[in-house]
Amino acid sequence: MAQASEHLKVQPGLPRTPRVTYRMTDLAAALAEPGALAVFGFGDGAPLSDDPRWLRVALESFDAPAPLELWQVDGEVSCGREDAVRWSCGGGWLFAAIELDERPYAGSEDAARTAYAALRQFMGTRGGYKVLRLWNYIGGINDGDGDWERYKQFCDGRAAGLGDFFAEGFPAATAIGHHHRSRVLQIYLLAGTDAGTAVENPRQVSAWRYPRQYGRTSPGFARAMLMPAQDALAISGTAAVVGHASTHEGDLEAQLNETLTNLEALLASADMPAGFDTHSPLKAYVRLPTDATRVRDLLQRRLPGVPVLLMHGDVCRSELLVEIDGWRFA
Ligand code: 3EB
Repeated sequence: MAQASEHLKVQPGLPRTPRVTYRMTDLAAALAEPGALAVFGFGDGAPLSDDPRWLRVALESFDAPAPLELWQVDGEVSCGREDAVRWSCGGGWLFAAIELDERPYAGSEDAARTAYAALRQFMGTRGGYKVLRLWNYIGGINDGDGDWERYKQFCDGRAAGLGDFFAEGFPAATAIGHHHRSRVLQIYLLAGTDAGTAVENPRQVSAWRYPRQYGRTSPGFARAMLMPAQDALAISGTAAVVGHASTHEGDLEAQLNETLTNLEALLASADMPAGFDTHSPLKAYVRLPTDATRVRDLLQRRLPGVPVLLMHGDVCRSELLVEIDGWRFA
């Protein structure tokens, strides 16, 4: 876009951010694309494959048929498995994913601790990669009360498994509840050879400073991550949170508008031009299936032409009805 030059300056010499696109294609074709680092399918209709670059996300999409999501890097990609972790790397980028069946574990705290300790251990064997973006999909995220809510237990376990791994700063992240019959904890990440720049939202208290009422362990994530080459902003799960409080309880449209205001605040905070475009793939996570059509209509009006994948997912605070994450490429 022409106006981008007045804002961020893309840094030459640093690895270009993987291109993220939604594709109406089949898995084999997506994996055969040049520089295919990772491919994602959504819900039970997505295929199964042993390719380490493939992940079938446990969230159903309201888009039928749902597209695949493809990440592409410049350069050759290699991939493999190490214990429970699937990985691929190329072009200065590393994708890693872990899926843990929670049944053998005592609960979401135990499972999150185990999964994050495994990811940390794996990253230690790779040397030097910096985790820039993380996704967490958790079954029954709002089950349980108070500090025993499964999301809050997940936060405790995540922090315990990570230890001081993110002492230099948190990556951008998403944590969303799924409705799959299996209690699978899915975590995947994008890491790079170079550090990004964490971006906070001036309208929101940083998540790691959330007060005690939201749980024993504040969630460790940055609101967004400006990628090393400054050619893209990775946007964390963003909802109708202002300060540290949820707003517009029970009002879907007002929550969506507040969320869009937060997204614009993040773009401004990252010194990016306002607005999203056809190269800005987003996901909208909608709690109630009966709200899906309304969210689709509202987003088509507010974000015309923007590829938005509509997902059935629960925001980690039970009063929040919708959350959006995604990418803004410069
Ligand atoms: C919020 O604003 C919504 O626990 O990793 C968003 C993104 C949220 C990431 C996480 C939680 C997480 O607090 C919740």
